[in-house]
Amino acid sequence: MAAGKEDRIALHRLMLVTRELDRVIGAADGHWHPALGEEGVVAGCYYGLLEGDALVPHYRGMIAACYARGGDLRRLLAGLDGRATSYSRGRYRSDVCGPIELGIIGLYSGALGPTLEYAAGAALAAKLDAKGAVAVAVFGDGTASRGNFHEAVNLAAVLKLPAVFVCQNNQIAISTPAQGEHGGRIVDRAAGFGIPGQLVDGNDVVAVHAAVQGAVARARRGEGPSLIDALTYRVGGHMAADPGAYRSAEEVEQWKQRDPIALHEQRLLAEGLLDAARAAALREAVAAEVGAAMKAAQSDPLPGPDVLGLDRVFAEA
Ligand SMILES: Cc1ncc(C[n+]2csc(CCOP(=O)(O)OP(=O)(O)O)c2C)c(N)n1
Repeated sequence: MAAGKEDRIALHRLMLVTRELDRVIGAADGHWHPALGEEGVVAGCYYGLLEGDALVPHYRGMIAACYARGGDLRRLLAGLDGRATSYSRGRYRSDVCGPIELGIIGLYSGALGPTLEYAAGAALAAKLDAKGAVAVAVFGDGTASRGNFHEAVNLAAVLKLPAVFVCQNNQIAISTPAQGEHGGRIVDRAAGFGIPGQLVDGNDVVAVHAAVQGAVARARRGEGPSLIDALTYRVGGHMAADPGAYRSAEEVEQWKQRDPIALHEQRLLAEGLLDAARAAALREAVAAEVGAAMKAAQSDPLPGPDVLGLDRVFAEA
């Protein structure tokens, strides 16, 4: 499913927002997990889902996922340090849990893996509702080595659930490289479940978007789940404060040459969808939007005793 002109600009913008969030949040918090170099997967997966779809994002890229679902950036950023204005009124961390009212299912336990099963559950609910909604789950390559992956994908395959499983395959889990995590390729596992598997260049945002939307359309038609292996690379550290000394500078440099934002921008310029002035203006507008939201969020109040009540566990109704 080819992305139209407006979609291609919107994909670019979402990648810019993702990178700017990493820059701004990473500067404020060394524990932030940046998606530097992985923006093609983040934007390609999260752009273009419909209201009613369930999105189960990877934690790396969570705030961009919530933003893509229409989340208010100030409120999302206020959730980083538990401010009263955040969606959860300070009850959960917005960098790992998105607001359920945006159709986001988060990492409630902090354990990687169970979100895949939440996605299978959301897909079962969507199938029973029969309104054409889907569940999209995004997870890391390390997470794909957990038993949860196998149970969730198998259940979705057996019950022909409207689910799309996307591996944001940055080829590393903290400091363990892909060859230490899993034998064989993640995409090849699809055959074992009897579902389609697609390997996609994760640094090509248009290719990721097309693959995800193709699998989403298939799921909406009632043809069951798919597995997409979006191959990319984590250019930054595991956390903002991690210098990533366990990898060679040459390897990182090679991947920087395939920067998803630069690649897409070059394509937009070559196709005449952007010119240099508009490209610069877009970057400036994104930086201003993220900067203003962060500044506002950081001056928002911390929660008072009112949020300690047991009236609601999560967000306001
Ligand atoms: C069940 C579980 N084991 C270990 C951790 C600690 N942990 C946090 S991030 C991470 C790396 C996960 O790697 P991957 O799934 O490839 O995602 P990436 O960080 O590369 O985006 C680990 C092991 C966890 N949160 N949950």
